[in-house]
Amino acid sequence: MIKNIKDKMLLYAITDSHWLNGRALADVVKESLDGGVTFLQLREKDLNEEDFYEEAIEIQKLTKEYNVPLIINDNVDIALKMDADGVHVGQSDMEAGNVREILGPDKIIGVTAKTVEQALLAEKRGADYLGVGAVFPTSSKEDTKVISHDTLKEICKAVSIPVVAIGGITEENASILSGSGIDGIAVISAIYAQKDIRQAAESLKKVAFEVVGHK
Ligand code: TZP
Ligand code: MG
Repeated sequence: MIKNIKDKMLLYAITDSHWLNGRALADVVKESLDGGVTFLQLREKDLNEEDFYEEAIEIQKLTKEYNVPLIINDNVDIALKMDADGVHVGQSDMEAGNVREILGPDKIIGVTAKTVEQALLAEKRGADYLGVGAVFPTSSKEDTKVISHDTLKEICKAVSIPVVAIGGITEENASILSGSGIDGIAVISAIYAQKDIRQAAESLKKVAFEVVGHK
């Protein structure tokens, strides 16, 4: 199991079948892995449990092949059943301590945090990393509040677990996050809404490396 995740967080991709345009999710994910995605979260809000599970198993074959951690959004039961590498939970999902009780010590638990208080609490409850944002406006998630870059910086300073910034990040604006202390960037549309997914991931990875390198 991949528990030393800090170096794996550079380019965190989150799936969204909304952008598939008739393609298979696994094919699109493979293209992104070929482009250098280092961490993958399966987040499919519109699939029923059965279809989600089937897709997840398919994608797990790929992530194993590429040695990339596969995290399941929200659904602890599915993560457990398929033996995924972990789960990502938001502030209104199951609390990290409870997820840990179910998944055990070896799995990765990610938590969304928008404030220093939430970040510290998640760390205390056993989170392995934090997703912090939205750092820019985004239309990929409804009703998402944009947090300030000062807050992002304060969160990075306050915790010792890795932090990935999320929300509206593109190849063009990512460099604004330089110096914030993040360990990676998490994106949906900057990869999966692009025509050439592999190329998008490749370019974004270079930018992410610059941004994280300026810590
Ligand atoms: N959580 C906060 S913003 C967001 C999620 C899942 C959406 C990120 O998508 P995009 O397309 O990279 O802005
Ligand atoms: Mg959630």
